Amino acid sequence: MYLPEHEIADASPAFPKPDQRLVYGTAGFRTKADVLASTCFRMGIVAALRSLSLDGAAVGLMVTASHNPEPDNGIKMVDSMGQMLAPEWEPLCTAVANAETVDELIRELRRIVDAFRLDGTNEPHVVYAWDTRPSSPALVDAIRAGLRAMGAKSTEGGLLTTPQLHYLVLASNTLQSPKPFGEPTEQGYYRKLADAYVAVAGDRRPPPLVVDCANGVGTRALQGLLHVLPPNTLEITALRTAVGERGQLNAGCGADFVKTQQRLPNGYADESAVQPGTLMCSFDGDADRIVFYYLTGPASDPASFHLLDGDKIASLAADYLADLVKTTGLPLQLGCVQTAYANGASTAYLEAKVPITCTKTGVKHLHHAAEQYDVGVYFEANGHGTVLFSPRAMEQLEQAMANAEGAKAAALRELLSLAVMINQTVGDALSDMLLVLVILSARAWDARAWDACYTDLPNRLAKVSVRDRTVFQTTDAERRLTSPATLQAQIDELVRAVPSGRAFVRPSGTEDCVRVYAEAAGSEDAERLVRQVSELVSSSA
Ligand code: G16
Repeated sequence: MYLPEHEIADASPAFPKPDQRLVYGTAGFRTKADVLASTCFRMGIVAALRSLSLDGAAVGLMVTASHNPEPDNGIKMVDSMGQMLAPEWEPLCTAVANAETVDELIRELRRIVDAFRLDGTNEPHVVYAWDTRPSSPALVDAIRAGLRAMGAKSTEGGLLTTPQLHYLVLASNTLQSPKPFGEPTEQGYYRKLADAYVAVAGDRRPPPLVVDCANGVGTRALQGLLHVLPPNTLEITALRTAVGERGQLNAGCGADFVKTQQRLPNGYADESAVQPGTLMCSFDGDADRIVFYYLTGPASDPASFHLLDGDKIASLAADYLADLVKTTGLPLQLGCVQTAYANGASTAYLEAKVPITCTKTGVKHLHHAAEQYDVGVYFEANGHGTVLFSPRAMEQLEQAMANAEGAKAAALRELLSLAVMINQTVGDALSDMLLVLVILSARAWDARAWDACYTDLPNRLAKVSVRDRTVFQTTDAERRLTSPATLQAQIDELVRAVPSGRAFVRPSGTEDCVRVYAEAAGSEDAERLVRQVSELVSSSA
């Protein structure tokens, strides 16, 4: 069995374990950056072991805290096919991260080596990248130390968006396959997206777009893409592009701010590109989420702000793809995956058209559920999502293309190009942006026409700080609490009093808080409901 114990023991003391329990949560480990060095060192080791368990296939490590505030950071692992880490490895990561002493650490690592019968036959390979947080370089050094101790081959991705790292991992592992995913470089990613976009969009002119880059790594990714696209293909104004200016990342801007506050990024009223009717969007800190919005009046009037969130993107994409699938005449099942945060109006709208699955929060859960469909559209309301085409669907589309003509051939061609343009490994703000632009231009819709599909029920999201959020346990795809004991019954009572009311409570897996969601037929009711439920949460913990 293979474990370079001496090298690990020698390197460990430089990365002392903090006095804090860490858990591999919704999107890996996430907490204040200054306590993460030991976790990053140890995840370097575990990633190498994960690679060995996959016969030396490349796996990924991403240093990011995505939508969280700048002082936070995080680390998550990407599996060899570009997907989230296999769930059975999450508790192993947690155990390794929490080992108190070097001896305990070696014991936990040995457990993994024995369980998976890892030997030194293959060389482990880990691809790693990081976002623009000032804390990222030091954490990357810790990863490098872990990889060195393991004697692993490493590929440095550098400053990348999270979806770019997912792309790199899959591309690295399919180089020799009959269908390589793409060239395993950042430029390869841009070229793949740009070529597919040009193939799908043809002469269609997408609407102009104002992009809020959240002052993060999405800025350079957007520039990289625009650089590769033929000149004037897209009419984009990039805002909030202050990469590297301390305290700016996700501050008063970005997808999470816009979605949770339901308003424009701070200072947008002073931007000349921000005009009524103009389509706008926001990325988050690592550009794996996107939400859209537009104004129907002056930027200074809060009532003129209209959000087109992940639910609206899902509806737009599901409708459009369902039409294309219908034109092909192929018996492919298209379904949609949502979470409890999906607006009730979006669920009613989609349910009338396609099958729906509801899962727990976290891309990993939605992704898995979407794989059950031939074409699986999944989006969280916060703008995290993508579309998956099953191998069966791809085979049928390709076979049908061989002798198709007219509208059928056009639909098949478009679906095949969309399957390339859409980053199927994970939600990707850039790829989702292109998808929305392609569909809007095909439909000849502006933001208002897209928004008219259905009217969102007024809704509110709140964060409540509690002493111990693990006390809050849920069931039924996080729609109901099982603990603390009587809290759900109290919430039910509040909800019953509100027309079209719905509310739920769940512990965050990325921040130290409990999240409360409420919706109702009227915005005052939604406001009151979220406040009342938040008060219940505060007083129960
Ligand atoms: C991560 C996950 C998302 C999840 C979000 C919030 O997003 O990837 O699936 O919706 O956290 O999760 P929670 O409510 O558990 O804190 P991101 O963009 O921060 O990576």
